[in-house]
Amino acid sequence: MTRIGMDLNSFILEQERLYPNATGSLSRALVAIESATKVIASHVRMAGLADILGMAGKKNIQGEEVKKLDELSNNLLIQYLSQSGEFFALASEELDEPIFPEEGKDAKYVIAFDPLDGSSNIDVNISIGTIFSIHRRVNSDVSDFLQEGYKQVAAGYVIYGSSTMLVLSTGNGVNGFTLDPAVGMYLLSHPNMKIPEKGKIYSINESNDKKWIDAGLKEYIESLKDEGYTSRYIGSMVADVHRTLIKGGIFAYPADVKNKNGKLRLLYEASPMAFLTVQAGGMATTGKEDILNIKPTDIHQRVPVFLGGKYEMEKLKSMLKNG
Ligand code: AHM
Ligand code: MG
Repeated sequence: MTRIGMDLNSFILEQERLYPNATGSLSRALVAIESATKVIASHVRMAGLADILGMAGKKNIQGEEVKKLDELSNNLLIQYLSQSGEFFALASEELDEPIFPEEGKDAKYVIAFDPLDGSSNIDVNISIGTIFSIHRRVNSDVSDFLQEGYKQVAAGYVIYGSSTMLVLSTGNGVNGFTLDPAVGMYLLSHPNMKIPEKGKIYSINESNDKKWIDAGLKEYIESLKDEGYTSRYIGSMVADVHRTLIKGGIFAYPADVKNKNGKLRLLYEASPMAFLTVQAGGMATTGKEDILNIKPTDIHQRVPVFLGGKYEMEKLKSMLKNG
């Protein structure tokens, strides 16, 4: 029986028992993610001490500067996920092209991840996170990453915040586990997470409002303010979405004249977060279509993101003009 305080490994095994035909492959895949993120968490905790802050002097495919902790996290995930033998292919925000690990020749899954999202916040000691999205291997090539978000087998994130938390869905609701640093285990702290139907917070980079493309968006935000909503924006998607899942409201990164398709990446940012939001009873859209229904065309493609509780999302849909 699922109970507060149970550790993530026991939880994963318990979930596996619900599926009589399960081979344990997904369980082992999740355990590999769990292990990698524990090691990342320990490095994040040491960030200021271990002198690993600062630029590595490289740019990734998005043209952004890669910081050392991003590289380290990326390498750790590649190592743990490859060695698990449970992944046929790995795609990362930090890799131009996917990797097909030798150990995963017979594996059933592919995984896309953002090893350390919100990394511009590392230097100022603000929460950052790892995001991941797992799909079934179907064609045994790159096109396995180009499946719709609703086909995700599992999605989740780890937030390296005041505490480290892993939030996970395998399509059966959303559960949150807090890392107990004393014993090095993720313990169930937030069972069956549900996003409130109506919240009090909107989360958007409002400094871009003059550049927003949809003419209805500014009006929408103004009307939330009239309703008494307050604003919270960390600039770290994992932290902003985590708060939205727990406290409700809306998180958005819309299209603007500079970022015509928004800023966030579909495969390893928008889609897994949309999956979790929908599993928690909320909604997620680009403003034009449900994020989970998009058939990706490119591993690194961007999409506008709006996700949140029912009230805020229904209101948004009625006010956007898609201009
Ligand atoms: P990153 O993947 O380079 O860290 O960028 C993604 C981050 C998200 O975590 C966050 O939601 C967004 O960028 C913030 O962007 P902005 O600073 O334009 O508001
Ligand atoms: Mg990112």
